Parts: sequence; structure tokens; C-alpha cells
Amino acid sequence: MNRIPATGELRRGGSLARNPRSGKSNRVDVLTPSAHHNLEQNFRVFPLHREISPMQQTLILLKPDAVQRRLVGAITGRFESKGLRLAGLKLVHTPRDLAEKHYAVHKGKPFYESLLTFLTSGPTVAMVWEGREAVAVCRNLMGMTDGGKAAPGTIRGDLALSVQNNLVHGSDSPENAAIEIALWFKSEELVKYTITDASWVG
Ligand code: RTP
Ligand code: MG
Repeated sequence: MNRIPATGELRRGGSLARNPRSGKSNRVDVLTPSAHHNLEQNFRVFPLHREISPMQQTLILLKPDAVQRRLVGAITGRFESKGLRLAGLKLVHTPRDLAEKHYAVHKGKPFYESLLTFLTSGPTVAMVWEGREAVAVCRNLMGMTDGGKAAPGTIRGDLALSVQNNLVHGSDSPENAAIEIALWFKSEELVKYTITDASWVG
């Protein structure tokens, strides 16, 4: 039966945090495999890497419903307060060809045309967020695709009810993040800087 892992299981997962090459422990707590499985089953958690945790960039879009519903500040705040670093930000009235490229993987699906109409219907906020495990961290903050099913505490779970109008897009892998960032941003639009609380956030 699925259940939420107990705190002790998180601690016991410490052995998995050992780097097999160096034999040293990572600083992060990790779940035991069974505890992580339970968490994934219960909350559809996007899996984090189990050992070394790379710095990543990810593309986040606040879709036209987020702008129209005046939720840009509230949603951006979720990513910001998590401890991620904002590397790029702009407001785009998405042209059809960009929407087609962005959602090319869904071409032919019943919702494809409606999705393109939605994404091109008004301004979208495009952002690049950076941090440890940024791709999975952002997907977990967003929640499941269907706002009606997304867990409370997630952006979609708290603020969306629809499947299509679910407020936010997030890249689903580091490889797709690189492709999507290149679609939406020129390299000179991404800003490098050191954030002053980085050593506190970890
Ligand atoms: P996203 O790509 O926007 O981050 O969303 P996702 O990974 O959670 O979901 P995905 O399967 O990639 O679907 C892309 C977007 O298409 C719309 N959708 N509509 N009517 C439907 O059945 C349906 N299914 C998906 C949503 O806007 C979804 O975010
Ligand atoms: Mg997707």
C-alpha cells in the first residue's frame, strides 16, 4: 500500500547519499528507494537525481491565463522563494511558429490545436531559472498537468482547475530545457550574476 515516508526513512537514506567514487557522503538528505517510490506514487513527484546534484537551468513559462488572472507575481514568487536564481525574464506575445516549435512533441494529439490557440492568445512571461536540480525542482513546484488533480501546495494544485489552462510550463528534462531556452532566449538575454544568499540556500 502506498504511504508517505516517515522522517526516519529520510535519515536512513543517508547511506545512498554516498558518492561511490569518492566514498564521501553528500550533504543532501536522500530518500531510500522504497520511500522515494512511495513519494512518487502518492504525489507523482518528479524524480531527483539520487547522488551528485547538478546545477541546471530550466525554462518556465507563465502562460496567458497566468497573465490574464494577474497571477504573475504570485507564481514567480514560488520559484524565487524556493531559492532558484532568475537568469532571464521577458514578456512575449507568442507567435504561432514559436508555439508550434515549443509544443512540437504534442503535434497530432487531440488537444494540440487548442493548446496552440491558448498559448498564442495573449502575453506569456518567459523565464529561465537556475539552481540545483532546477528541472525537477520546478516540475515539483508546478504539480501535475491537470490542475484539478494537482496536489495542494503546488502552483497548479493551489491556483488551477483546468487541464489546459494550467498557468505554467516547465521543461521536463535538462536536454529539453537546453532546447527550449534556445527557442525562447538569445544567449545575450541570459544574465550571469552571483546571488548574495547563495551560500545560505545551498
Ligand atoms: P507543460 O509542457 O506545459 O509544462 O505541461 P505538462 O508537461 O505538465 O503537460 P504536457 O503533457 O506536456 O502537455 C502540455 C500542455 O498541453 C495542455 N494539455 N491539454 N486537454 C488536454 O487533455 C491537455 N493535455 C495537456 C496543458 O496546457 C499542458 O500543460
Ligand atoms: Mg510538457
